[in-house]
Amino acid sequence: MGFRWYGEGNDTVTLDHVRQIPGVETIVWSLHHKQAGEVWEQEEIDAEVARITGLSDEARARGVTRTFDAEVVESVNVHESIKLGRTVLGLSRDEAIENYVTTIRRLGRAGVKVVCYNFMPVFDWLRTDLWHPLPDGSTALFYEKAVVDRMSPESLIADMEANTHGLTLPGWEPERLASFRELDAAYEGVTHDDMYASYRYFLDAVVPAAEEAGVKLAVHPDDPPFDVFGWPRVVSSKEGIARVLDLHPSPHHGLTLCLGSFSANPAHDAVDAVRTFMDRIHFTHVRNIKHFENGDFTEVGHRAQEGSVDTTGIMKAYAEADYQGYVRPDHGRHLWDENTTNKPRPGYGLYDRALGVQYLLGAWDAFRYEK
Ligand code: DNO
Repeated sequence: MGFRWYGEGNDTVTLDHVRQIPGVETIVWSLHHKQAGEVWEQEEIDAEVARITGLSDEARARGVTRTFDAEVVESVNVHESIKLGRTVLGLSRDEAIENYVTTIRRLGRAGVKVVCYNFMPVFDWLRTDLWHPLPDGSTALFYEKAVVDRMSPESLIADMEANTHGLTLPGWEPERLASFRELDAAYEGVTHDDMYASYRYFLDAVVPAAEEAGVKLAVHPDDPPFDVFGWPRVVSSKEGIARVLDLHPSPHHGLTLCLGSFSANPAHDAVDAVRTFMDRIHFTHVRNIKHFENGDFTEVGHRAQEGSVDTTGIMKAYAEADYQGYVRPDHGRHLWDENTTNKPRPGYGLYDRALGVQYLLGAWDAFRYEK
């Protein structure tokens, strides 16, 4: 069981908080100040791993002994030149790939086992309201279809920036978005087939290094799982995922099966996806969303009955297959006034994710016990 943490001074949640959530063993981390395309330095990697796996003197003095492993990184972002298959934003695809390989090797040296990434053009995940009120008085991330249909990407970016409590959202870094116009133009005419071809080129170069380094690459499905603003997304459906996996047969090329993202298309069957791709799932995000008839969806608590995603069925499928990979809860609601007191990152407060861990582990333990 993992828990995503954004690093010292970059997260309202501390490692000491996470330490008190029963069952969490892995901290899911990244060097969030690194831009896509940049090399990660070994010293920086090692320092972060040491922070996660160690204990402060102060904690030791209080008798704390519980520590974490740092085996999962989310994410090492893929530079746009790699997805486009040509030089963009001043970096060639081969340079970007070389830097990616160097980073993967260094992470392997530091004991990292899984690296999550995505292959979405320009944007990472997309919502229209980061603090949408729910009937229970909490707030959660919300996707309003009509807003995306009529809004320009620029105004969406401005909206996101204004509403994040001043914390940068991964995938929405200001530096990346400053280059928005160049990227938007570069994607003009790029097809889904072009994206698959660039993806294959990337895998052919990176997977052998990942194998040597003992690192499993794990692509995250598109969120939401359909094209937005006319840019081609290729990890959006069961067929798309199968096609991506077929691009390289190595077990070091697999999935971060994010079932909230995948289920944002109401036609998708999350439990079926778990069973279908089980052998290639290295890391999974389990969360719940609730669909509305008009195409909107809201995020809700992790329990299956709260929304449209069969989170219990998902855990049952994992338990039955004796899944050995990593899992984490995902976006939570913002609870108990935390969005006015702690001001967490949208979706990454402490409480609802801690509840999510307990729900997922409860299901897991029950199904395993039954076996
Ligand atoms: C959102 C996350 C994504 C995810 C990336 C993986 O909360 O699920 O930002 O980390 O798409 O590269």
